[in-house]
Amino acid sequence: MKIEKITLRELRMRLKTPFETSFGVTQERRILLVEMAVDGVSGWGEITSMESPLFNSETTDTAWHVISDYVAPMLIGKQVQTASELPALLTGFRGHEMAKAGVENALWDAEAQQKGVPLHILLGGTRQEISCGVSLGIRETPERLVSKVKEELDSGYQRIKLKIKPGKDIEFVAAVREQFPGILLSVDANSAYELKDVSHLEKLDEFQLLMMEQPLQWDEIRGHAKLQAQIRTPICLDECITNARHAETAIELDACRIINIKLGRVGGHTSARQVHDVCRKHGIPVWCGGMLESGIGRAHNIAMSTQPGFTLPGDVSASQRYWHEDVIEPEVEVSRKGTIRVPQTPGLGFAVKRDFIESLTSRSRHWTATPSMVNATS
Ligand code: OSB
Ligand code: MG
Repeated sequence: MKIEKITLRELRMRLKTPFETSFGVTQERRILLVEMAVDGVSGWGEITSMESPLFNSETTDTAWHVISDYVAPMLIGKQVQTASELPALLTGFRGHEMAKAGVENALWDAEAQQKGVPLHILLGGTRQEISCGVSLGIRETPERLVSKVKEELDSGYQRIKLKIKPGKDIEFVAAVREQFPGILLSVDANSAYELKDVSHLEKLDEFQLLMMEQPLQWDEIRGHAKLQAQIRTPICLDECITNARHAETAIELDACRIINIKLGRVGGHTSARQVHDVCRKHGIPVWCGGMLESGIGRAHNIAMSTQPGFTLPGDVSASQRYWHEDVIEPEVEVSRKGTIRVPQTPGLGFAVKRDFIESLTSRSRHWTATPSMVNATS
């Protein structure tokens, strides 16, 4: 596969409703899409960084910079056998996993199209259908949260995750659990607590939560091990795990009992598969996390979720929960039993709406292989 052209573009997309987490409120997304032209096919990937460095250290602008000044110039005109070779080519550039993932994943889509197979098959997926949950932002009152939970359960979603932060936690979780005693329920703190809050977090043990996601600092594995030793609720790590070595460390220290895999956070499909394999070896369940993606990122999440270790419902839900109109066709739909049927056509399995993407684009840049590059690599 010869990398003939790379296009990077920024899209402005407005979420239907603002999404509040412990680190802030998001409504206007600035999404970066990567298109890779390879031997006559075009693969697409999404960079899932947030607009500000509040979830991890990356932003839309740092990703734009890293792709523009380092990643694209180094890859243009290169010849590779498979997309899985990309991490080795990019290993000299430290961090910036989300930026690199957008590029690598575009190449995976291109490779799948070229081989004429669905991306999930190329990744080694084994499911025809994936299980879906929803992540609910922080609400004004417990009553409003309870009515939102009811709406999502009525749509069929199999697991409800509540965003929490200090002052918006126990009372909210208690209200939801009281109304819905039997549901799969979890919480996500996005690093809003500290180890000294252990007696407060312990109060959540009485609600039979499936998991408590990333309660402590974004880069703190040892603290989570100390917390896990003192609470019954299984800890799930999100922010802390950016590669398979981190997963090994966290599991060895018993810092978590579950891991959320996000394609961007771990640097793309190759690394995601490695994290998945480490977890599977140790009997740690994984599930697919979300970053308020457009349809392109969502399609990659669906393909990844078909792997056998993804045994818990992910934060992969219907396009229409986020967007008035998505960038792919058909949009992602969720069945009445809370599942997404995995598409069986080559590549991502969804058509990319080029004209619509063009209309949302606020800036773009492209790199084209020159004839001398082609000679140099052939
Ligand atoms: O921590 O899982 C998270 C959204 C933005 C940043 C971080 C997170 C989230 C979500 C939303 O929980 C998941 C989704 O519906 O895409
Ligand atoms: Mg999370």
